Amino acid sequence: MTDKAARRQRFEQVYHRIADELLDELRKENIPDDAIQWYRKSLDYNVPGGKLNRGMAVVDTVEILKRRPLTEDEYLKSAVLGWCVELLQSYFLVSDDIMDTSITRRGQPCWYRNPGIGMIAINDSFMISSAIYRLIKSYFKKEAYYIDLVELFQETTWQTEIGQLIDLITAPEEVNLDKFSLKKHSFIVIWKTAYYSFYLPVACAMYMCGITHTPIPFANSSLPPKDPYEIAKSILIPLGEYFQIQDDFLDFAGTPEQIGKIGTDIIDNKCSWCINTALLHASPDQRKILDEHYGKKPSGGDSELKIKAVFEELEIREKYAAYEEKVVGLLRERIADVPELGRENTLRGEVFESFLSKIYRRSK
Ligand code: DMA
Ligand code: MG
Ligand code: MG
Ligand code: MG
Repeated sequence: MTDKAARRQRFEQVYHRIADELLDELRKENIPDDAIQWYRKSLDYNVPGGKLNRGMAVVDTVEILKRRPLTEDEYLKSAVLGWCVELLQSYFLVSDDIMDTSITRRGQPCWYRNPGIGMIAINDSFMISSAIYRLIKSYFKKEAYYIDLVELFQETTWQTEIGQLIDLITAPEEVNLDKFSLKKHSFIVIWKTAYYSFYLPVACAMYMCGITHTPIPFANSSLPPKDPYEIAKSILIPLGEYFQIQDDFLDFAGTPEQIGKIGTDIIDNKCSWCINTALLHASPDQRKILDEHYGKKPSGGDSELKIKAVFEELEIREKYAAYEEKVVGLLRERIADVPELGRENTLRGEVFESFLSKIYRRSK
């Protein structure tokens, strides 16, 4: 087994433990058995089957911050927090797929599309989210940073929901491409993706390592010292923006086999990076096609094909590749300026480099 597969397997073992614990609690409350079975099925279907990048990032970050292998207890705690991040993600995806009327997710039908599930999936998403706070309470209640974790998850949930709201109201039934802009896009993706996918796992790890909000000096620049959480944010938010631009690009250019889902951004009238980039460069004739055919169902229909043809003519693939190289260069510059205090449990650039190398030129 590769090192990567072994790490994944060890992390997945913690999922089984926490799922069992969540269900045992229900049994103690004499909840009817069919409800317990339902919850088990919902958790198993929606929580463990993804790439697990976000969850495992908590463990990786704790290791990088501690600068040594973790003890058994440290591993368990960081993995539990990792699964809390995955639970949050699962809560968003189950509801996102309903709102986006998506078809597949992680190579299987979206949860709500399974026989007998339907709109009960809404309550299932709430219960996946509630599991986060039950787990944090059961594993961290005695820690000094307990309340920081609770507030971090609450704040991040709020930020993501704001992002989802703006994403949804910018994609109404009636198409008006004049309402889109790259600026609006940037705002949407920072809020709907960057906070929960990038800042959240790192902030979890920082709290677990006892890092406080005391300002620290920069490595190379003469900027005044800054709260390490703010330094982390100043890199992770642009990194998360880049990640969601990859997601938008793959929605258009990735195959379902690659990405495990069928792209719906074009037919859903989404304010995605691809349409915004196309709008910047379209000729009047191309613009006419975009106006007429963007946001028109069905999936794989004539309108969607016409939009994709204009994206190809406008060389969206090449423009994306150029964007990627540029943003990665800028991110590397920022990472080079992260303070290195050289002590255990202090922030360091490797935290961010590790994220960047995992997503650079990703195809899934
Ligand atoms: C991603 O939005 C954000 C959240 C909070 C799920 P999306 O609809 O682009 O995600 P996906 O492409 O995975 O459906
Ligand atoms: Mg979606
Ligand atoms: Mg969405
Ligand atoms: Mg998407």
